[in-house]
Amino acid sequence: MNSEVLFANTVERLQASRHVVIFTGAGISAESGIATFRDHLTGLWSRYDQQQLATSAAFVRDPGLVWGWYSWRRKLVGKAQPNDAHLAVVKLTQCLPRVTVITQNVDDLHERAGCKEVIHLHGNLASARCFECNRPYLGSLPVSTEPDGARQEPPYCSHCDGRIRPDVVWFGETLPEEGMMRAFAAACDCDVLLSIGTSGSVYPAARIPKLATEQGAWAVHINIEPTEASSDKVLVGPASLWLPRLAEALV
Ligand code: BJW
Ligand code: ZN
Repeated sequence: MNSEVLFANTVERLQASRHVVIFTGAGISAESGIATFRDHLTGLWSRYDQQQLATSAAFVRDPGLVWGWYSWRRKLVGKAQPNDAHLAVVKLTQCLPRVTVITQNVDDLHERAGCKEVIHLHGNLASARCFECNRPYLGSLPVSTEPDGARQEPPYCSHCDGRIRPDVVWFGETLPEEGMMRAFAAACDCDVLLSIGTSGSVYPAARIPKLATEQGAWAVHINIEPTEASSDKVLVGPASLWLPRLAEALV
């Protein structure tokens, strides 16, 4: 469907909506300067080996490498600012009757833009927990001042002396149960879903737009390019273009 026609139809659907799900991926933060994962040349997984950095086996093998890499990414997120797309999401939460914001991102740019409630399916760089006993780590978290890839030893748990790990979801790990339940319930209940800046290639999160479609919702993808997961309803272009346009059309 042509993007302008789809835009007009989506505004109508949003105006009549009862419950909207906003489901975001790395693309929404790309314009804040945070690298995506799978974009050619610029994606993290084009420069770094996910098996060496984003699995529990990698952490066991080389905790300093993994902890150092996440400290570096924490620093980049700390320096980044929410962009117009994050701000438009907040406007949508304010002008629609009910909105559930679900993100796969480990940054806090939705919150810093002013979103009150965000379901983080893949965790958050701003927190950490014990690798052994899972208790939250209450100490301050380092940001690496070193160039990317520099090793940094993780702190130890004050309860069991296990190593502290980033509170993110690595490959092969289960997603936070409560967040998953709420996200899947929202996908089944919503009448409109906006899927923004995600390749839709990582499961089980990628099930969310599909589930909404199967339940009869109007699911629209906003992406700089159509993806395998994006069906025929794609607003092609940056999130910082389409989301402010949608928000402006609704106020
Ligand atoms: C723009 C833009 C702009 C750019 N505007 N758009 C079923 C089938 C196949 C495999 C599996 C399956 N079930 C489970 C699996 C295995 C695995 C998986 O899905 N693998 C696939 C990659 C094949 N899943 C898991 O392991 C999950 N766990 C699990 O299932 O547990 C149960 C289980 C256990 C054991 C065995 C089996 C099952 C856990 C997944 C955890 C993902 N973790 C990461 C890292 C988080 C920590 C960190 O940040 O380091 O999460 S991976 C990474 O991918 C990150 C992201 O949240 C996630 C999704 O990426 P996203 O957001 O879509 O980014 P990109 O880069 O892919 O896409 C960006 C998009 O933006 C692009 O399309 C651009 O075009 C677009 N864009 N600029 C708009 N300005
Ligand atoms: Zn512990």
